[in-house]
Parts: sequence; C-alpha cells; structure tokens
Amino acid sequence: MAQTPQAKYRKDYQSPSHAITDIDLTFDLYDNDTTVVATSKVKQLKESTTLRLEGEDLKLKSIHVNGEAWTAYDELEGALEIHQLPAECELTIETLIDPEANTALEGLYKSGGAFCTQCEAEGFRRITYYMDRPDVLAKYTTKVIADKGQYPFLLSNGNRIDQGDLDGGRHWVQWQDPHPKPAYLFALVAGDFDVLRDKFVTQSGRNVELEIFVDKGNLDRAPHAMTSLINSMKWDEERFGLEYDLDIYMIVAVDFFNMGAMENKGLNIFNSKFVLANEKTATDTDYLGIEAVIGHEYFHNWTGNRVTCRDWFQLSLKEGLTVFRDQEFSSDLGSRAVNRINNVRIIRGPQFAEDASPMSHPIRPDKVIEMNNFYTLTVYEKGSEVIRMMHTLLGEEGFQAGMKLYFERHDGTAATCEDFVAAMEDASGISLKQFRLWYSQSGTPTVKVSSDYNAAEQTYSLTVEQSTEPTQDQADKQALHIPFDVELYTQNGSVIELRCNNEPVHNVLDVTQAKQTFVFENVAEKPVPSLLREFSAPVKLEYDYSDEELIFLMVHARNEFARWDAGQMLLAKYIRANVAKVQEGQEVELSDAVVDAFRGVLLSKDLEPAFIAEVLSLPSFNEVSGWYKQVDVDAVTKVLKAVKVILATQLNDELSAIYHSSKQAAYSIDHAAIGQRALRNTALSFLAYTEQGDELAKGQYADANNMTDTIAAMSAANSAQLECRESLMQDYSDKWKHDGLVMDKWFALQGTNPAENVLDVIKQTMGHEAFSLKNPNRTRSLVGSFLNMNPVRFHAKSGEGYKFAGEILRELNSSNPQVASRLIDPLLKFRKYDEQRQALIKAELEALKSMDNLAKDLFEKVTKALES
Ligand code: B3K
Ligand code: ZN
Repeated sequence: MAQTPQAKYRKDYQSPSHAITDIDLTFDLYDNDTTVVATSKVKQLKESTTLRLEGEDLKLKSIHVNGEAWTAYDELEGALEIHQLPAECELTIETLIDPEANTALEGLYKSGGAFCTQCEAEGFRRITYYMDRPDVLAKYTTKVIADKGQYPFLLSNGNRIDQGDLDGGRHWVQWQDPHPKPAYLFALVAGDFDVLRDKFVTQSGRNVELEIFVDKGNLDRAPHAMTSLINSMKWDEERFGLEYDLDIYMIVAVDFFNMGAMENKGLNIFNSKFVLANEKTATDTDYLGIEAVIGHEYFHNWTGNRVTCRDWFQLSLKEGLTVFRDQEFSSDLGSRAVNRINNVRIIRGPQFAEDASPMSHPIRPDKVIEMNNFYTLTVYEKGSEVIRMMHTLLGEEGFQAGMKLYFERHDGTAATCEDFVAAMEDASGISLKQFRLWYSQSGTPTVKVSSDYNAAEQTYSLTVEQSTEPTQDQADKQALHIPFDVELYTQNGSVIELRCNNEPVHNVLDVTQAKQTFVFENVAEKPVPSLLREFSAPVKLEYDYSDEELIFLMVHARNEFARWDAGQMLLAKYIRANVAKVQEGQEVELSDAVVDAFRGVLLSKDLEPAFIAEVLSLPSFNEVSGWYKQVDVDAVTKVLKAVKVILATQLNDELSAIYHSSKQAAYSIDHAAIGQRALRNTALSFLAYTEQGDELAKGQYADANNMTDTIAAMSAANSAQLECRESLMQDYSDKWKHDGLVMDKWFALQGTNPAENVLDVIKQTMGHEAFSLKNPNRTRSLVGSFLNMNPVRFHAKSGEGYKFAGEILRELNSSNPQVASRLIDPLLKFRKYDEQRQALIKAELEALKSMDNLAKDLFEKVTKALES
C-alpha cells in the first residue's frame, strides 16, 4: 500500500470553501482515451484563494481560468490544488481517462459495448477534477460525442437540448439538467439499445416521457420494469403527494454493475438483474425485486435528489427514508404481512450480525475510511426501521406533516439527519429528543420482558428491561426510546383493552428507561401477551413464552405478523434445545403439539397462501448463528435439516395435498398467483426430503411453464441432494448458457450445493462459458453464495473454503475492490467460530493485510476485523 488510508470523521465537517454554480461538460468518447473538458463557474465562499479538487486516475491536460492558461496549481495524490483564483471565475479543466481499463466500475467505464457511469459515492472524481462532495450543488450541461454507428444513443441527465453530426461518422447530443445537483447524481450513457417507451401524466398535468433502454433483443423483458415505474409514480403522488419534476425519465439496464441500481437525476442506471424479466427468465422473487428497486430509485427523486445529503455520514437520511418508502410501496401493492416478514428477516439475520461484527456502526456513522463500505444493512435497513419507528410514534398523519415540513425547509439543498428529525418533531409536536440516540448508537438492544398477574388486584404488569451490549466501535450504551407495541388476549382470544392509572392507553408503549414496569388494570384473567408486534423496534426480544402460549398466538393473534412471529419463536425454542441435544449426542425431536400447530396453519382456509409459506419457512442458518456468541456450524446445520425432515415426514399428507391441489394451469404474475406458487414450492422444499422427492422435483422441472417453478424444482433437488440434481442442472445449463443473467440462478445453486466436493465443482464452474470474475453478478452468484449460504462447506475444518475465499479476494482486490469488500464480510466474523477455524480465517485476513496494493475498501475491514 502506498500510504496508510486515512479515516474521515463526521465531527470534522466543514462547509465548502467555494461554490460551483454551473458546470459544462464535454465528453469525447473513446475506449482508451476519452477527453473530458469541464468548465465550472466557481465562487469563493471563504478566505482562501486556493481551490482543492478531488481527482483519481486522471491525466491532466490543461487548466484555464477565464480563458487564460493557468500554471499556479499542484497535482497531489488524489487531488488538484489551484492557487490564486479570482473570487469569481470560469475554470476549465481538460483531462484524459481510460474507460476500458476501468474494471472497478466506478466513474466512467464500459459495460459490454456501452459506456456508462457510476458516481456515488465518490466516483465523479474519476471523471474530472471536481469538488466531489454532496453539498456542492451545480447545474449541469453535458455534451456527449461518440461514434454514431456504435453509439446511436447518447444520454445524460435532464432534457436533450441539441444534437448534431460530425465528420468521421461521429455525432453529439447535448443535455441540460435544470435542477442543481451534487456530482454523485451525474450520469452518462452511450450505446446501442432497444427502447421501451411509455408516457405518464402527473397529477398537475406534466407529460413525462418514460424510456427504458435494454440490450438489443431484450425488449420482451422490459414491460414489468415499465409497469413498476408507472406504479411508483402513481403511488408517490397518492401516498406522499410527490410528483415528478422533469419531462423525461430514463432507465438504462447494464450487465456490469457493482450494486442494484443508481438514482442519477432523470437517468437511472440499473443492474440488468433489476430490470429484465419475463416468465421464462425470471422468478417471482425477481419480479418483486424489480418492483421494489424501480420504486426505490424513483422515490429517491425526492428523498435523495431534491433533498440530498450534506455529507456522506448522513447517508441514511436518503437511504433509510427511501427504503422505508419502497417497503411501504411494496406493502401497499402486495401483501403487507409478507413484506413485513421479509424485511424483519433481513434485520434479524444479516443486520443483527453486522451490529455484532467488527464493522458495527450507527445508522449515521462517525468514522469512515472508504465510503462505499457504508452502503450497509445498518444504514439502509436499520435506517428504514428508525424511520418506521418515527412513523409509529407520529402516526401516518403526523409523519406526512413532518415530510411536508422537511421539503418546505430543505428542498433544493443538502441536509442532515438532524434536519429530518427536527422537521418530524416540529410538525408533530412529539418530542424525539431521546429518540435521536438511534442515529448515534450502534448495536442491537435486547429487550427482556417479564410479566406478573395479580388475580386479587386484577392487574397485569409487564417489566421491560433494555440493554445494548458494547460493540467494537462503541463501548458505552444508553437507554433508547423504544416504541413497544403490545396486545393482551384472554384465553378465548379476545383483546383486552389496555388501561393504566384508570385511563385507556395506546398499545404502543414508550419504553425509555433501562427498566420500566407497566401495570395494566381491569385484567380479569391471566392474559397471553403479544409483544413487539409488527417488530415495532429493531431489538432482540426475550420473554419466556411457554409452547402453549406461542401456539395460542399462532392461532389467535390479531395480526398476521404476530402469528408468524409466534411460529418463529416456537421454532427458535426447539432449534436451540435441539442444538444442545445434538451437542450431547442425542437425536433431534419436535413435540407433537408443535407439529400440530404447523399442521393447523397448513390446513387453515382463511390465511393467504403466501403467508402460510412464510410460517413454514424455518429461520436461516445465518439468523440462527446470531443467537450464539460462538456458533457450532455442524450442530446448527444438522438441527435445521432434521427439523425440516421431521416436519416433512409428519406433515407429508397435508403437504402433498397442497402440492397437488395448487398447481396453476396458466401463468400470471398477480399477487394471488405468486402466493400460490410460493406455497406450493415451499411444500416441495419439504417433500424433497421424503420418498417422493426425486419424482416430484423431476416432474415439476419437466412441466414448468415459468422460471419460478423451474428454479424451485432445481433448488429442492439441490438442497435435498436428489438423484435428479445433475440432470436438471445439465439441462438448464444447455438451455441458458448464452445468458449470464439467467445463468446466475444456476451459479447460485452451484455455490450452495451441500455436496462434499462442492469446492472442486465451484472451481470448475469458474471455467463455465457464462462465468467471469469481472462481472459482479456472476461473482456474487457463485462465490458470494458459497461464502454466505453454504455454511458447512465454507467452514470445512480443512480450511479449504477460507483459502479459496482468500484467493478470490486477492484477485478482486486489484480488479474490483468494491465487490471484494462485499464478499469479505463472512470472514470478518471469525470470532464466531471455534479456535481452529478462527486461526484459519485469521491467516487469510493476515495474508490480505500484508498485500502491498491492498485497496482501502479491504484495508478498512481487514484491520477492523484483526483488531477485534
Ligand atoms: N444510491 C445507490 C447506491 C450507491 C452505492 C455506492 N457504492 C443506490 C440506492 O441506494 O438507491
Ligand atoms: Zn437508495
């Protein structure tokens, strides 16, 4: 490493020394030497006449100030300092860049045959020297010049204002974005595409052209993205009163992309995974993912673009809020219960794990080395939970009033998380003083509850104790303001009205102290409590429920989420107990009552199929790991599989009946049809472990008229290691080997294959014609799924899984550090495993640390992990 990477601290924020009000860009596009000319209107705001601009991997050609060649400057590592600038001037900088050599996929790069950009968080500095920080907002004009035959479409932000032809078969298009924006929202695309076009008329009557650009030949996979976009625009008007503000909205799908998508103003660039879908190529999960991500990026137009972040420590201001908005969008359009369940699974699984890892950080981090490392589940998903808690505390009306005030105060500017909370507080009159701690405190709180029924007094008390364990980044923790949603039931299932001090009280209790007791009056019988309903706060709940109480809640709780949660708690009890048993050499057991409870759900006529499927889904290995300080990989895997086998065997008749009766003749993508497929395929995932498994999987694969059923058959064959696995995998690969995106599902199955020789197979698979380590989707599908979702093989005692991870990481460190830095996460948690495994993982981390070109993305994580 040239220099030890330096951390930046939130507390060191300083407002910019200069303003850039306008920037005019010209790109002369060539694969290896693209010229970028940037002319900025610069205004000095503070004392210094030196302007410091960020830049990386740029060849500086010239600098002019007000048209005059300028020599008063220093080229530094990662920056350019221009001295003796007039208080106001026009600064022109010409640089040269090499898009084709850009494998990091940040800045301007080539994806397949097209040029595209990714500038968030700090990628614009790879395009030109600039004040690459989100609180510098400028109006952009962009001229793109390229070969007309190869790149008929030349796109940038805003409206197309001019175009023309040039000699030598080149042409140009000029774009102008009327909305001032930070550099991270800049985008440029040049390529040859098929275009799906539609229109949207906003509530105030603005006509908006909608255009989705996809690789040639993929037009039949674009309509779902278009429908999702139109639904997003409508929903944001109806639920938030927010309307689109340009005459055109473009989405471009590219195959090489580090994350899901990017909300560049008026020109979203998407990973093709979140655009392309038809029934032959995409699963229901893909369809729902596309709807959510299209919505998410669209919603950023207000929460992110119109009001942006003052500095990157405030990232959750736009991301937490926009995740909340996309979750609400999906819930309003589909099943609220199923959406909530899936969001909660992410928090309880990987987000809690992140809180407990060396990378733990508050949703508003205090210290960052590489910003790209902080696009995390904590900032996004926990950030969304924090917004959701405010929504719970304020109610929909109060929350919307807060949003309105937030836009009134901050539209067109760069704001902070504090600004958002202040708007919520001021609009609602509800104090969020203690609540603000959620922004600065990291880690997962545990809420321990005990209850006491006093028959003589007819009172029922709940004592709530909260505590947060120290995390690597923060030793001392304080009591948080936790909205704690409870309900009490009589033995026959009716709801008991909550009364304290002779007054009715709301079912969302304000837990604000380390220990607090709530006494409810007029409680005529010992009730069953439903606690942390709707997962009203991102905490771990501890309450000593009996099996009977949980089974009761599975049937009687008023909302579906609480019923699902009771089922999960029941499973958790048995999984924990069985892990202990297995460790003592005993067999795995489930009580008849538990099996019957799940039978009851399966047979229920009034529950939605999608919901039943969720109730039957066991917690993942990763979620279960989070329950332990040190996890016994083999015991947990054994128990999870045994529980599945027991349920499959005991519920064989019911599962078979559902499986055979719920086959749909024709394919449709409405929510009811998705739910029915989910239930049927969940049934198959159990039946795979019975005698009929092989026949059912084979039959379903052969009959399937959609990708959801195809993949469900293959995945059942993969998990249960059915005989038909190989032939199904072969057939699929023969059919789809030309299509990387469709092959990703196959790569993921190779990565999660529980077979003993999986690592050899994975290494072979890396030679598959559709595979390339240069493509982030391929890498995540094969390697990522092995590291994250194949615990037994990845954690093989021999250490071969770790060694493989180390090799891949060293390679990606030079080609694409962002992807490497995502992949490394499971290794950071080495303290969770036994000493032998710890030593093996540590050796890989040490080897990475000693590399002399270690990227700062990996440097930050590796050093934190080794400090732990
Ligand atoms: N804002 C982008 C993420 C950028 C990630 C940079 N490493 C997509 C999103 O959250 O909508
Ligand atoms: Zn986002």
